[in-house]
Amino acid sequence: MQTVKEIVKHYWKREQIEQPWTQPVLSANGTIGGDSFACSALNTDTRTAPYMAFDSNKTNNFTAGWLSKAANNYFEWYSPKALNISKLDIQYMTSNSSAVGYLTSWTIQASNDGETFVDILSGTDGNFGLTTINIQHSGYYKYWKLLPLTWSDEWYCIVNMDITATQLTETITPGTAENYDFYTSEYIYKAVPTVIRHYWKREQTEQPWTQPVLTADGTIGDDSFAVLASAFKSGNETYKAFDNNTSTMWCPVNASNPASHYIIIYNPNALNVSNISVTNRQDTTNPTAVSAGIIYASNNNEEWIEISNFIGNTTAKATWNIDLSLNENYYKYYKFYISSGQYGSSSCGVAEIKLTATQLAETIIPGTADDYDYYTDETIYKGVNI
Ligand SMILES: [Ca+2]
Ligand SMILES: [Ca+2]
Repeated sequence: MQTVKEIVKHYWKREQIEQPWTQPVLSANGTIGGDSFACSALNTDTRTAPYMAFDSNKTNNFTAGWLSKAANNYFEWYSPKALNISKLDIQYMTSNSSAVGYLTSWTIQASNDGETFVDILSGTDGNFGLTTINIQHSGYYKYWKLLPLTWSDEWYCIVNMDITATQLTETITPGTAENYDFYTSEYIYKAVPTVIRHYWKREQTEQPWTQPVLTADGTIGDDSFAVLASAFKSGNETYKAFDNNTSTMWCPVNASNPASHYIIIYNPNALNVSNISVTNRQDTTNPTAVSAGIIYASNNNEEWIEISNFIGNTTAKATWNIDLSLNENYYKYYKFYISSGQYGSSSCGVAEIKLTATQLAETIIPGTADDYDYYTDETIYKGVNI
């Protein structure tokens, strides 16, 4: 097997596409700067944890603020994929109990390195129950902080926070040699076309043959059984002696001597005819029949050899045989030649002519490079890709 080793380069482009972001449900704070959504806070009440604002459970909460009303108290969350936040839905307690309240002023900040934060929005929105903060085009950031500035009681308490955002996701798309961010290389082993030659032999084999039933004379020398007469009377065409119907017949002439008229019988596969059965015309008013004749054979419709000289049976309606069992050869053309016939007020007629024969038919069998009649070529591709 022949193969050719080739290197193929595949070019790729990185593309950041904006996709909806689904807020994960947290059961722990996680790690800020890690590979999944996480949160943290400074000065948290020890009985609560920051993740309780993201746990989708409204019976617990994140509480902070007591004894820590000073600055640098914050609530932070982080997404490994940068977020463009358009809305925060902050669920505070529904009413004041145990000195917990809501933020009355705040600043939202964002960062992409977790160290340098920029102000996104400041506001004073806040009330018991749901407070919605809308943000106009924040830009994409991984780190976010809610900085509490003032709150309505000793504590502020966030039961839940829902973040509405889109994320930037990198997708890899095919690039071109002129336009790509990176490429990968692949070795392939390409198959080489191989031509396989098949050798064939033509073989002539002897096979049974059944005389076809004709509905027209056909064309002698063509590719199907056919007949051609020296002459025929209108209505008594040649093929009517080969239509497997004794009530129809071939008549060469109208009420005159049929001598020297003939029918050429042709088969595309050469025939070894062993018998010819002849049936005289079947009407009995003026029965006239072939009384003597000659059977010729040929393979080219030009050179004919005589293979039988026969005497007919002129008995009315008789079916009689011309024995050709001594004929050992195969011929494509046979000639039924009338040397003499009965004639008088009606024409000499032949109702049916039936040949008993075997045929030489061509079959194709495999040959070898040393012994063949022709060959065919086949192209195959052999090889493996890795
Ligand atoms: Ca909660
Ligand atoms: Ca007939």
